[in-house]
Amino acid sequence: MKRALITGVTGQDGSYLSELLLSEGYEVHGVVRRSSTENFERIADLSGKIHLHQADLLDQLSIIDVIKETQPDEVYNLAAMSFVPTSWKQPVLTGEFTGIGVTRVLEAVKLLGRDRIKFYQASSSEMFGKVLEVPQTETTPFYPRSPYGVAKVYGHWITVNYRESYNMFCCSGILFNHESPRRGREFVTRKVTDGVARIKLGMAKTLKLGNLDSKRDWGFAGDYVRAMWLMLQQDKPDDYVVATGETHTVKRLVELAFDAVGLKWDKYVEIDSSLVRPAEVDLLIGDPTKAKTKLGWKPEVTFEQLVEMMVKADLARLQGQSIPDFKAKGI
Ligand code: NAP
Ligand code: G4F
Repeated sequence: MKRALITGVTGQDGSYLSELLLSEGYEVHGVVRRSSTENFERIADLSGKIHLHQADLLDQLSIIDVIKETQPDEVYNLAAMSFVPTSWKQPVLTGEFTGIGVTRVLEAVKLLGRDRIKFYQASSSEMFGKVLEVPQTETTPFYPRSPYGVAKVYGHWITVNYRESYNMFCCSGILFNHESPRRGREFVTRKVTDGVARIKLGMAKTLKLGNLDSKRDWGFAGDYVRAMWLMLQQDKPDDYVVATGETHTVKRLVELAFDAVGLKWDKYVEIDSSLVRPAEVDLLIGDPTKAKTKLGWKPEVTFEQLVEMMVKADLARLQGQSIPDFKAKGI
């Protein structure tokens, strides 16, 4: 039985990846950080099926200890401060966690199993930022536009560097935006589908958004974790772009979500200038040819299906319940 260790197991991708690895017969271990209340909602169904360990990417010894204890064959480093606007408010923490944190995991892998443990790094299309090529491929130069993007560029190159310096099996997946009903409510897709469901159910009157013109290549998270796993099943480590190859504006997302409940978006959406970013990534569209040809990967869920799935899930979740709509400033 193969053993996998996932950092960021409580996140959107961590939950889907855990399910996939269990279905492939793995023993799954996850890293959780200490908090005053448990934050295991996304992995609640996996209770008793996966093993959780306390560690923190800010603490080198805790990472070494968890790898020593679990002796994994594969390590998936998914933990990060992943919300782009927060990275302007907490740039130092973002650098420590999303950037240097990668080195801490790589150092622990090098120390305890450099010839044996396969490593996956969650790189991001946000690294392409002010894009220098359309569509973006594995060879497109990076031009990050946020402290988050800058930290991810560091995480990406340190992963490549450990592969080249120490001959370690390190892969970096350059994943474009991927969403699901488990997406955090601060990200635009989920903010929109949750907002639309609240308006439909009479729980809200408006939806405040920032830039409606930016374009993203949005896919389904359940499809994307399969690509992560496939990367570690190859004979040689490499880097891959994972994307749908389609791009849509935020406005199109909004239209589709309101259409799904039979409402006209322009009656409800308000532009809030505080949600516009200091520097924007205007256009992302990936070319997943390498992942398709070498990994045999392709996305199964279309953008339209994804939006409909998320609106339906939010309607079902909110119906008959009154879940408060808490939001911190700027979200
Ligand atoms: P997510 O839902 O935000 O989950 C992030 C995970 O990291 C959570 O388990 C969280 O733990 C942990 N974490 C976040 N901030 C932390 C901090 N400051 N200190 C310690 N732990 C922290 O992210 P995701 O969407 O699953 O994404 C997984 C990874 O892929 C991330 O590295 C993200 O940057 C990257 N990525 C995501 C996308 C995408 O579109 N989803 C695209 C490209 C790359 P808690 O539960 O304790 O907060
Ligand atoms: O959903 P978003 O916050 O995602 P963003 O910034 O593209 O980052 C996500 O994808 C990256 C991959 O490219 C990941 F690495 C990262 O961890 C994260 O998962 O924003 C998408 C777009 C932006 O252009 C933003 O300006 O939507 C625009 N937007 C417009 N109004 C909004 C809003 N975004 C948010 N979050 N909230 C708004 O009200």
